[in-house]
Amino acid sequence: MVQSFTSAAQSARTITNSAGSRGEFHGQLPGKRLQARSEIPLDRTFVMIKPDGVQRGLVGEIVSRFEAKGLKLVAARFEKLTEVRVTEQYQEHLAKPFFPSLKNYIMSGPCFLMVWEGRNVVAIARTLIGATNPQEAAPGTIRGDFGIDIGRNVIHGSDSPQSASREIGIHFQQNEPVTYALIDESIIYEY
Ligand code: IDP
Ligand code: MG
Repeated sequence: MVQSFTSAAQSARTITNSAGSRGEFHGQLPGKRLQARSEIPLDRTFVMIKPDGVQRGLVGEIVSRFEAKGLKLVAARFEKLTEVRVTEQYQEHLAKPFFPSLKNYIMSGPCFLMVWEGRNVVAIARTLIGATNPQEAAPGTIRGDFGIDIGRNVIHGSDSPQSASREIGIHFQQNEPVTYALIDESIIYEY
């Protein structure tokens, strides 16, 4: 059996922000008590900048787009994936003719792995990322703006809440995603 951090799978379920049951911010801002919205139910998704995105210096640009959207980064790691993890990540594609080249591509250099949190974040991340084939991806999306070949499409994002839960469990331990409140959540969300 492929080894994975399956105990973290639950971490992709809807999260209730527990930064403060009284709605207070408990971050590192000495001398200030900032109000933050608690009890906002949020979801999690897995996003990975692939080796071409890393090599082309797009990590900052991509992280900025997710941050600007109002999403919250709760975990990140920079690493070269093992064959075991790549195989588990792309298990639905094992029998596809492109799988060997996909595996070589993902293992060709370091990736930047992230967990992002927000309301309906799985679908939002896929929208920011764009269509699988960068030639068909809309301008303004990450793949539409930065890619050409389907085999070099810069970034991965989970395609459903179930996939998000599974993929977070493959790459992150249960205690790695950090539960905290962004101080602007009460502005980002209407309710
Ligand atoms: P997705 O990344 O948009 O979810 P999937 O169909 O799940 O797209 O494919 C996973 C990854 O496999 C793609 O992002 C791409 O890197 C690669 N891939 C998919 N189809 C092809 C293909 O026809 N040729 C080469 N690589 C492909
Ligand atoms: Mg997919």
